[in-house]
Amino acid sequence: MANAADVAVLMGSKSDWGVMEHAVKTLREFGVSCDVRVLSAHRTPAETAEFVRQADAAGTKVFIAAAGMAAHLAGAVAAQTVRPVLGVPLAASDLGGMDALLATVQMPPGMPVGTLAIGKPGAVNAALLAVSILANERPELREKLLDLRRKNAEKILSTKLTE
Ligand code: RP5
Repeated sequence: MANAADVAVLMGSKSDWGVMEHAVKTLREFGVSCDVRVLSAHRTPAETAEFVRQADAAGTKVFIAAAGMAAHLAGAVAAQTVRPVLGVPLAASDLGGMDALLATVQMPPGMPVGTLAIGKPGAVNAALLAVSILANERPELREKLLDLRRKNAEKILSTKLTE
């Protein structure tokens, strides 16, 4: 794989895209290259492992993996790489994402997955955390992160409530 994307964004189903597009949008706002794939821990286990091994070898630096229900995708990705893996649990059943949260976060010792919040907040934060990881070696990303923090603070501080 030539010119590997810095971040790979995997999701278990096309039905996850409505949430995960926010992660991809965030990465693109920072100018971070990403490779977006639908791959499933259960439905396409061999292809998932193969993709991660190839992306790792090609130089992809961070993996984001999102899934709902028995969400084993992030763990399955972590099993194939020692690069950082960020898991985003999604609400795809009557359990509202608690199923996916537990499946993603409860990794056995030695197999870390950095697990974010359920749904859109987790998708956005996974992208921001991926940017933070890349920013260790890219000062321009650090500046953009600091700028976003400043803008968020300004929004809070300029809030006027009408009582
Ligand atoms: C998970 O099952 C997917 O990540 C998705 O959140 C959920 C439902 O998948 P579909 O039946 O919509 O394909 O594997």
